[in-house]
Order: sequence, then C-alpha cells, then structure tokens
Amino acid sequence: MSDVFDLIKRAENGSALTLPEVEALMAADSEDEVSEMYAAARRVRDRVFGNKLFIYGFVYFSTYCKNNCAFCYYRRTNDLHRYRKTKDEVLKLSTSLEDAGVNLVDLTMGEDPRMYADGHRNLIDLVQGVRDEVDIGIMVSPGAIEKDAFPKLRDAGADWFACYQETHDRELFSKLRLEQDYDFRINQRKWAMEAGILAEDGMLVGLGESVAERAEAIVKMGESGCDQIRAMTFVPQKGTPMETIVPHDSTDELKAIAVMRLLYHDRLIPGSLDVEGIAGLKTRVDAGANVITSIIPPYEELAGVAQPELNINDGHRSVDYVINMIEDMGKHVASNSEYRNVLNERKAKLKVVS
Ligand code: SAM
Ligand code: MD0
Ligand code: SF4
Repeated sequence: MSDVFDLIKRAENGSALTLPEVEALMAADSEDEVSEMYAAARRVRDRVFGNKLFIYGFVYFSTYCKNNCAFCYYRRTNDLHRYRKTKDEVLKLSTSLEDAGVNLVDLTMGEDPRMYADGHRNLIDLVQGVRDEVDIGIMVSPGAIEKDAFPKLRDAGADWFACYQETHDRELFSKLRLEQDYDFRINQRKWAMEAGILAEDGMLVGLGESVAERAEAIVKMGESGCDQIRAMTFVPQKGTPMETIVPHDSTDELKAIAVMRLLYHDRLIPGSLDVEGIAGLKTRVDAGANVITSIIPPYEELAGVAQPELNINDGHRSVDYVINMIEDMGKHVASNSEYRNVLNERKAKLKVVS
C-alpha cells in the first residue's frame, strides 16, 4: 500500500482510490499528513471553483416531528418548546435572506404530520409560495417522503432535496434512526434525482462508527451521484438517549471534508455552522468545503438543528457576519447567477425518468 502522501497526490491528480486506500487516508493522523490533506483539498477546490464560495440560508420552519431519532434534539419524545412558522412568515424570511445575499434557502422541517397530510399538500404549497417570491436556489429538507411527491416538489420549484443517510451501515442506522426503513431513505435521493431534483447526502461523525465505516460512507455517498455531500460531527443533545456520549472534536469531520474533496473534485461540499458555530467556519473552508450552510437570521425565533441556539441571536450566524468572514479569508461569495449556472449544469446531467 502506498503512503498517505502518495495517496493524496494521486487523488489530487484525479486517480480513483480503492476503498482500503480511502480508509488509509481517513486513518492518517500525523500532523504533516493531515495538513497536506487539507492543503491538497484546498488546491482541488480552488482549481474547480476559483475563490468563490456558496452560502445557504437556513429556515427550520417546523420543529414538530413524528420520528424518534436517537441523536436528535427534536425527536418526538423529547420535551421542548416547538414551533411551526406560517406560510407568510416563511415567505418573509426567505425574501429577507435573498435580499441579504444568500445563494439558496434551505427549507427544513421535522417530519411534521401537518406538512405530510393530504399528499404533502402544505409542503408543496409552501415551496411554490417561496418559488413565486425568490429567484435564489431552494433546497427542501422534509425527511423521508413518498415517491409521488418528488415530481410535485420539482414542479413547485425545488432545486435540491436533502436527506442524509447518516451512516451506510445498516446496523448502526437501526440504532440511530429508530423504526425507520434504511432502503426507503436510500431511495429518497434516487427518486429526487429521477425527478430532476439535485440531491444531497450526509454522514454523521462521532457516533461510534469505525474509520472503515467512515471511509465506506464517503465512497457510497460519492458513488450515488449526489451533487452535494456532507459530514457533520454529532453533537450530544439534552434529553436524548445519546446525551452522555463524549463529544468528538471536529478533526474526523474535517478529514472527511478533505477526503470527499480529494475524491470528488467538483461536488458541492458544505461546512456547517451548526456544529461549532461561527468558530468552525474557517477550519471547514480550510479543509476544502465550498458551501457555508446554516446561516440563520437573529431574533426570528428560528432554531438550528445540532446547535439549536449557538451564535444565532448574537448575530454571528447572520448573512452579513458570514460574508465578512469569507472576505477576510480572501474568498468571495458567488453571485446568484453564478450559482444558478452551477445548478443548471448539474441538473442537465441528471438522468431524469419521466
Ligand atoms: N427531519 C429531517 C430529516 O431528519 O431528514 C430534516 C432535518 S434533520 C433535523 C437534518 C440533519 O441534521 C439530520 O439528518 C442529521 O444529519 C443532522 N443532525 C440532527 N441532529 C444532530 C446532532 N445532534 N448532531 C449533529 N447532526 C445532527
Ligand atoms: C445545516 N442545520 O446545514 C442545517 C441542516 C438540512 N438540509 C441542513 C443540518 O447544518
Ligand atoms: Fe425528526 Fe429529523 Fe430529528 Fe429525526 S433527525 S428526529 S426525522 S427532525
């Protein structure tokens, strides 16, 4: 087996790596190896995307959920204050995020039965309402939905559908996403792409998975053809069965970001503010991310997911604050027409099944 520096160089030059080679990259832990991994990931990203980053606003519009995921603060049995924004409120939030300069609004919800009722009527109506008001990208993150909803979401104006498998190990999945079907969730992204909607997959890091499982998740996410792929470190949540798990630092997430970039040069790869707040922005960009997600306007009574409150009302997750930090790093936010071109190019490559 080649050494880590050689693997990095080969991936940077566009060679495919085998699963054991990906595992060797994820296992690398000397300072020199890891910093070269990040440097190579930055070179690849800058070669493909120049000095432009994309920024996504986050609107968690309903925190009601019928599911009971072991890792999630919003699981059904957790006792907390929940909210559901009205359509008008979501339209206002979306237009103000557009005015502030984000490239996309991510409409996210728990699996709220009220949005699922009657053939997902309220969800589809909401997406259509936002589409009528804004020209930026629209991502929908509604959980796992029926196949026939995807063409309707596309027609309503959704550009992206996000649904994260969390792990590509069935046994671990069954311990995390309790009472949920692994294959139904896998099919979500396939159905989205078949309907002409771009798809995002994601993995969680720090839930007891092995390095080999992490490598496998990266490769499975890449091979599935999803245009956006992510890794997020698990953040233990009060009131959940996983509350007392010792939190992982973000190193393995950063390595996953870098390895995804080295393997899949032109994918969109987020760095989320929802793990370490604004303090985690630079490290994620330095590991090869090209999208900043979970930008949340202050004082709107909106929550994050993994970090329900961190940096929201101090304004450090606001659009202006994030744009300033990006400029300080010598990068720029892409214009909406540049972002739209990326979406159109990628959509043209989907194999739509009519
Ligand atoms: N309810 C929908 C679903 O589960 O697909 C959409 C929103 S869900 C809250 C979005 C994602 O947040 C999850 O798929 C998971 O990857 C991430 N997440 C939730 N709780 C988390 C935690 N405690 N730490 C890190 N990430 C978390
Ligand atoms: C984020 N809090 O980007 C959001 C969320 C859902 N599509 C995304 C996990 O970090
Ligand atoms: Fe509900 Fe999503 Fe949280 Fe699972 S991760 S409990 S589906 S909000």
